Amino acid sequence: MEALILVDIQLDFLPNGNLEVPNGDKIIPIANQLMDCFDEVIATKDWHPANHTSFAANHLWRKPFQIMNLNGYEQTLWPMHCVQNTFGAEFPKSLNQEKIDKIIYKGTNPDIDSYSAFYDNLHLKQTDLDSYLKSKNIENLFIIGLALDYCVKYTALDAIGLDYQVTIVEDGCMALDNKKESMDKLRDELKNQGIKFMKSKEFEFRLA
Ligand code: VGL
Ligand code: ZN
Repeated sequence: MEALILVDIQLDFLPNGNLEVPNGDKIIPIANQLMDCFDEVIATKDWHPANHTSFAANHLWRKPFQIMNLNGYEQTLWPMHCVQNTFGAEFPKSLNQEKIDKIIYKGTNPDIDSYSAFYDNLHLKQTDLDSYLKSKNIENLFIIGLALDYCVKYTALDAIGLDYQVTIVEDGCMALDNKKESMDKLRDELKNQGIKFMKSKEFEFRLA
């Protein structure tokens, strides 16, 4: 069985959001189109408490996008984003939410960030995603969302580690760092780990 995974398509990652991904809104029509091609659609939400350690505002004198050593690992500090139950954490109205079967919340522990939808960044704890997918006999994942170079990337890599077949639908993702060299390097890195890439056009022939 296969599933479509929508990663963090939330207002804070869209234009005018607190952690805006360039052209993030361009993926919404693609998300709506692809949802019609899958029986199982899972969406993730970045869902931080206001005191989350990844927020620059929670560390004296620190600014967003600086890197800080936290508990022995390098944490990029972010502007406050996707705070639980706030506007920025909502899905955009233009996203067709009727097709979403399950929402996975991540980044809820104030002490550790979580880019992947499967584990926190130190792989200490799992979300419900793997057990949910196993309960539905899903082995084949198609991933789109924001941002390609953070939450999509780490979700895809953890999925490979958990033995799923993984395809990223490239035009269904946008990156924070969207320079051509960075994108080429990231695509190569992910392909070398066994992740496949497709374009949304290749789904035109199929409907669930
Ligand atoms: C993300 C940075 C911080 C993402 C989430 O969804 O890619 N990036 N939190
Ligand atoms: Zn976050």
